[in-house]
Amino acid sequence: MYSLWRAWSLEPERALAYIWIMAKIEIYTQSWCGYCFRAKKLLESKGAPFTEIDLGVEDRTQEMIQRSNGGRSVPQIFIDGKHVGGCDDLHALDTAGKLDPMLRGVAS
Ligand SMILES: N[C@@H](CCC(=O)N[C@@H](CS)C(=O)NCC(=O)O)C(=O)O
Repeated sequence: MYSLWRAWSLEPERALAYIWIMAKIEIYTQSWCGYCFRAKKLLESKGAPFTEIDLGVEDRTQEMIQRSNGGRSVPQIFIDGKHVGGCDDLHALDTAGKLDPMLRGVAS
């Protein structure tokens, strides 16, 4: 429902992506982080909406470390609550053809 509502205000190709992408994506970032920029760019290139937790704005570092089993670098990315890893991991998933099914919420 949220996706449909957001799609209403977007141009057609972005609107389709909002409907197509069902997964909940969360990304912990810092504004100065190049890896975060690259990870967000990949998600944006797919039209994937994500929730960004900017650790410079909200101090949720301990939450991030706990959820990512000790991962302290940014970004830390979660898709449907599953820890994906950082920017390199996200790109590796994409290269392996595994990211799109995850974004559609149909990954096994
Ligand atoms: N391989 C990681 C590298 C991430 C990385 O090095 N991030 C930097 C900021 S751009 C960082 O958090 N450095 C501090 C640390 O490693 O504790 C990825 O692809 O996400």
